Amino acid sequence: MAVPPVPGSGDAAARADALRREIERHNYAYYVLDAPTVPDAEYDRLFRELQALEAAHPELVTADSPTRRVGGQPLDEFPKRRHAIPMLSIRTETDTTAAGARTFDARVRKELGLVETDAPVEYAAELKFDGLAINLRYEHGVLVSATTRGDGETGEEVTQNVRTVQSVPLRLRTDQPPPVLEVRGEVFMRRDDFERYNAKQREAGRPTLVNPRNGAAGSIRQLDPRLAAQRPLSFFAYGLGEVQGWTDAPATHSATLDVLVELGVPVSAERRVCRGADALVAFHDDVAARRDQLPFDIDGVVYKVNRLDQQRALGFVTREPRWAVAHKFPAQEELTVVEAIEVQVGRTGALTPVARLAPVFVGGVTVTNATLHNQDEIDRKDVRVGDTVIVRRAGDVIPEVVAVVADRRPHPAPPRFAILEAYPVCPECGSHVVRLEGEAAVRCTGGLYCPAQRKQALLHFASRRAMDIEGLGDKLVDQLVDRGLVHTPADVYGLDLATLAGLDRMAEKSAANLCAAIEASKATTLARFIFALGIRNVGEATAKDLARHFGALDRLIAATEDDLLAVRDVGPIVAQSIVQFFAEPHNLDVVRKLQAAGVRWPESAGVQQSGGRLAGKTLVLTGTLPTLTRDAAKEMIEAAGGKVAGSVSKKTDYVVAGAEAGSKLAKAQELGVAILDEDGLRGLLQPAASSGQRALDL
Ligand code: 5U1
Repeated sequence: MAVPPVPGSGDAAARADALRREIERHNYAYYVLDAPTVPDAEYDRLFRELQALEAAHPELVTADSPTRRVGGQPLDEFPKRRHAIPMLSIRTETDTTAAGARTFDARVRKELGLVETDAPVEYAAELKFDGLAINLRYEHGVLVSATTRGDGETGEEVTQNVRTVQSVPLRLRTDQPPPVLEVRGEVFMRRDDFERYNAKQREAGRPTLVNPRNGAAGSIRQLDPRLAAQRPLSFFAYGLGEVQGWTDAPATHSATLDVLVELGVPVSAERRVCRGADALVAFHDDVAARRDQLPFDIDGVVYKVNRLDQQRALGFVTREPRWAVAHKFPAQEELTVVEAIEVQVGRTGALTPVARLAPVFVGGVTVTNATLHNQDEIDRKDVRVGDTVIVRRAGDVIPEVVAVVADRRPHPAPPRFAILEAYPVCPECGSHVVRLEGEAAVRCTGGLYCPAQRKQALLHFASRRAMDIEGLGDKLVDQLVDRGLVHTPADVYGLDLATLAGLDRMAEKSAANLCAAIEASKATTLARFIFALGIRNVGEATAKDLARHFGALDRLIAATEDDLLAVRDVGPIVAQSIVQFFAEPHNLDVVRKLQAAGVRWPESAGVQQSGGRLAGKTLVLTGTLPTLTRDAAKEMIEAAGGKVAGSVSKKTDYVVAGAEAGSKLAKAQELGVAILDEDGLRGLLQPAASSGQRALDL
């Protein structure tokens, strides 16, 4: 949307003020209430209007203008700043079970001198964010400094960087701000922001962040605020530092946080007032169960005595308050050593590299393996045998190696790991492995022969659009493979009634039906057979093109990549896949055994590119044909070089209409497109037929 013209300076001051207020109102709704009031585009328009105004009237710029978040020069170092009130740390309860919460409650009760008959203690329960603690100092409502915790007494002043955190208000939302109000909380990076940032970095070939925590800490400690501004950070408040002149300050911690929200400071909504230990345990368990669905990382929860008079009574031990505790969750990241790198062959033939790890307790379980995804990921992270690595296990997600700890690499450095060098043949079946151009995965070419791919290959082989063996579903395939009855699809044709009837959940009648389906599947088409082989990158349409082009299986087997490139829609990747498939002796062996078992199809001389009675013609099928299913009709048309489209247009050559044809037939009549019935279609396909097409008598 266009930015409105810049007004003269009298109007400009009023307009700039109005814009700032409106933008702050939207920021408040977005960052504090989590309830956006305007679409992003409208927000951007307001923002650009304010930028234009301030550019035309620099005298109108205020320090707390939302346009002034990024500014200032890179620093040589951060100035040190002493905290007016020390930033304490928090005692950590490492017993991650319910006992952790109960121990804390028992200690608080004892120190408050409460006896069993006294009422439960009231607590404020919150999240323990995995970020960087910050003290925000507001003087008369304006943000004047932001300081890290440092050693608790003195921190580093990182104001320029913290100003770039959009959710940190530059001015408090009140007409009567206290002279001094320090807000304490955590700067962190949301997981989606982390992923987005890393994806952009990867695209640009720049280094990525190891995890959101490092991302947050690294950004805040970045000396150039323009670089810090590029890293998307967030902020949640959880307490106060120095306060001066706040006359009607609340009497509890939870009410204090409520007031912060009113002042425009973001506070996580994931907080609860809990009475007694049971309520703390319930909060801990509830958050733990939802931990992975939260948009940011946490490493536990925090319990605080809610009444401020009780907090004062409890006081501190060294640098930790007695009235608060962090109740940890099991760590999701730990360090361990890569003892070996091996591969697992998946159901699609992909060789997935797996790091074998020195056992480490992470995410609540002992982990000994972690996925390395593929060769590109190994290269990107440069993972080598002997490396110390950060392993992450979050929820039920497969553990993964997040990063290598570079300075712990052994000397001399171990060699880089290359899957193709370590595994020139498939560890499951001994077939060759390849990495096709443009693919991330290294794959086994064993296909039908490879045990790791067997079940997948069998299910595909039997599927409706391939050999169409009704009843051969995944439960049966599991049994047949697990019992060693079927190794390759060719073995399916050796199964007898007695064997099938002996399988679990297989009644005599179902076994007989399956036997009949297996027998019936032997009479097939070349296109279905090619598709059934499960050659990588050869889908149903390509299988049809190949069948039409070569007409005979042996011509396809003998085809070179150049021969294959002459087939419609076959490119270098498909051609390479086909050549590699038939170059593998195991695959040819299975093909020959299938033929020997009686699998057969009509062969022809093949129809080269321009051939086919329907080459270049587009047909549309509608209604129910008397004998042909829609699939069969489509197959016949495509075998003759024609294309089947889903809707009728001027470009349609024929509409083949059956019973209860609907709007497509009407459209064909309207456009004057030729209309055929089933016999007409058959006539069109048969060279010898004299009358050829027969128009429907309408
Ligand atoms: N939510 C929350 N996190 N956190 C961390 N509250 C909280 N309080 C802390 C810390 C270090 O310290 C105070 C108890 C002093």
